[in-house]
Amino acid sequence: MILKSDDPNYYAHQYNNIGNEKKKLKILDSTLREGEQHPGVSFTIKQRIQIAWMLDSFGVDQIEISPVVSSDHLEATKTIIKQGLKADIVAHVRAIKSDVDIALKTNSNWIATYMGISDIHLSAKLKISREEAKSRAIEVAEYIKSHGLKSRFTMEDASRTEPSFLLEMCNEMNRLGVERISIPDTVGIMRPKGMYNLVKMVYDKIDTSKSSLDVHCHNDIGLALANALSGCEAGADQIHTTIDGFGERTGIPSLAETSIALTLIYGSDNNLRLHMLKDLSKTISQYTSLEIPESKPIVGDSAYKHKAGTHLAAILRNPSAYEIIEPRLVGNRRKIVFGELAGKNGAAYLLSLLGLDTSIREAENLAKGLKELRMGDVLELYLDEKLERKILNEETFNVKKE
Ligand code: HCA
Ligand code: CU
Repeated sequence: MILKSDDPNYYAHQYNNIGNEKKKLKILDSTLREGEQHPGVSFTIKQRIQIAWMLDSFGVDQIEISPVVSSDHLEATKTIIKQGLKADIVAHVRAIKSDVDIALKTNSNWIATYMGISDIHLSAKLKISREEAKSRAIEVAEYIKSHGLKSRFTMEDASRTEPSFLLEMCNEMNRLGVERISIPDTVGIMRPKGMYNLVKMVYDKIDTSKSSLDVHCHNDIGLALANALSGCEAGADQIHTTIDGFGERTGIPSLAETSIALTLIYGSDNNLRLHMLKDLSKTISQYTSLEIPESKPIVGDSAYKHKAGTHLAAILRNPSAYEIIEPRLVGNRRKIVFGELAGKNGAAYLLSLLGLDTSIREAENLAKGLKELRMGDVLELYLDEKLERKILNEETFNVKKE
């Protein structure tokens, strides 16, 4: 990314140190696996195939799906794999031979297995000892390798696992040449610095020419994306996302936020079709009947809505005053809100749109009238390209001095 000093974001980019990260940070989208673990989310086979196509044309690196959940999921996985998409299709199963056998039926090139390795997961869920966990993991990893497939091993609940055992497990997987190791914060308890320390500890101890690291961070305190990015700064090179962040409980980082963070503030060259973001979100909302909060970053209806008079005054001259990325680049649209907060600049603009006199007195009268109506937001307008040109190039907007 070339930084120009007249770019409104220039100094922010300097603080963010953009352009100095050399490596591409990849995206694995798990809408079809983690996403379906969100209450109220369940797709039909056709919808899963459609979502996979959309994610592939958007440009994610890997698409994760679980073939073991039901016969429908198995069929969807097989069909998606037959499409020959660019993205790797990763079949996600428990680290158990019988689950791997189901994954093998899908003809997938990638199999991800997961196992809860913290003491609480070993005792409360799997009811096995650390030794048994280790030998099961090795057996499963060798089994996948014997079929000539690529694999990932997920150290579920890594953030609450005793470090020496976590490292022992990572080293075993690394020794066996497991291509990717996932370090999840399964319960969303980490802060960014903690996630950095966790990932760095693993990254420094394994042979990174053999295994790369994934980060999978849950959003229980709202820190999922911050933690995932911090994990990447410590050496991971792939973030797990879902469309709109759906997942178990409060989910994981959203695809839209992650894509924009990587592209805009990490300078990672992912070649993503960012303009699809709003449509991806709409599609999920249609398929699930779950509403997307209008305040949702990037894809929400209010993400590019401007209301306060001081904001309108600036936006109508140059939207960069309050926008870090053009809405149309992510498939969203800019809106302006006229109401009691509009101020005389907003009022003058509204007058000019209606072909009325934009003298300062008229503008002030209208602003006052909008305030006195006490109806909050009275009118919302899209600032589409035609209107933007009007704003940016014509002088009509300038409140004329009398
Ligand atoms: C799960 C666990 C998981 C796995 C993550 C991964 C987690 O719900 O099955 O495979 O990378 O959060 O630990 O989603
Ligand atoms: Cu998860």
